[in-house]
Amino acid sequence: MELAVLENEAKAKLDSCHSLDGLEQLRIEYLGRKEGKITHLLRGLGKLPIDARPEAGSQINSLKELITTLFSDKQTAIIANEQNQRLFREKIDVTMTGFIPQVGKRHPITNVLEEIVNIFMGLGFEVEEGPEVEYSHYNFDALNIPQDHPARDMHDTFYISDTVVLRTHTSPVQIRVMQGKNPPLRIIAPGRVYRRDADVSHSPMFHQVEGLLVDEKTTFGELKAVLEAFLVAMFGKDTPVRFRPSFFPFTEPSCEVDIGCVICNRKGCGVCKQTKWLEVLGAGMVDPEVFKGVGYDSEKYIGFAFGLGVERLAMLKYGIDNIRL
Ligand code: 2U9
Repeated sequence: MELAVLENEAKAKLDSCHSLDGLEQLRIEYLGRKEGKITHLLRGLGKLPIDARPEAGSQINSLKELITTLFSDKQTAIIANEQNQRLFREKIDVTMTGFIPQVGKRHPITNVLEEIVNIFMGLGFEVEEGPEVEYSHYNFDALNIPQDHPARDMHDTFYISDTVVLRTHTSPVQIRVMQGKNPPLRIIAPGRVYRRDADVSHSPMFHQVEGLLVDEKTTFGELKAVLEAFLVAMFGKDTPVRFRPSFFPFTEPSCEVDIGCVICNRKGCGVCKQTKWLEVLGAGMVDPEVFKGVGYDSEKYIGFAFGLGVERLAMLKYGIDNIRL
């Protein structure tokens, strides 16, 4: 083959080659040590007449050098091109707005629970905690709720075994504290409690804050003052508060505490069932039977106790009518 034809053919193939793999194939085709077309020409020099060899050899070597240079230039061009394409593909627009990550928020129950705890801590109460899986003795018997008492049914208990339950209120915490400490005592017990109950205002797990004060000359008037101070701090200074007689096995006398309806501002609505009042607390003077059970002298000591449901207060505060929301 004429050298000029070979040169043009190689140039044309190089022009239409755009990958390093393709370039390697072409290199083997022209410069390969075994079958390369130029290598083949150089090998054929021996068959030429002696005096034609120097000229032919020089021409073939020139072509070999030219093609080698063209290959090298092409290789540089392909690498540069691939790098440019990669840089284009991977380019980062640093001026673009980033993704705004969703930031978690504290649960409203956590906020309300903390608010309640802070108010009572301001009134001198200390926080106490206890187990959520509790002996039925602490959950019921020690609170003057014997085995066959109808109040046990009212609590819709989750039983772990005959003697172990998921606590239905945080009252067992106060029993445990009284067993370990003598009066005076001023504690609150916040925490999760469990009852087999579920509708728009009840959930199988909810939160309570209960309080207990025990001293020598405790009065119902002090109970009223503490609860009024709490409700005013929680719902505002003009909140109307009223106390109604009630019954709990662990307090005597007992009462329930209402505030003026915060949903309708005391005009009458579905939430207060047109009564203009909302029940927010239960309370009373600790029944002497409870003191006897923990070994306190029930002639010497007088106590008051109260309890509230955190979800209920949170729903009233945020105007939410379904506990699942
Ligand atoms: C001891 C003695 C007495 C705690 C009390 C209530 C009244 C009460 C309810 C409020 C809403 C439960 O979550 S709720 O359904 N609680 O009405 N709780 S007196 O009395 C105690 C506690 C411990 C040793």
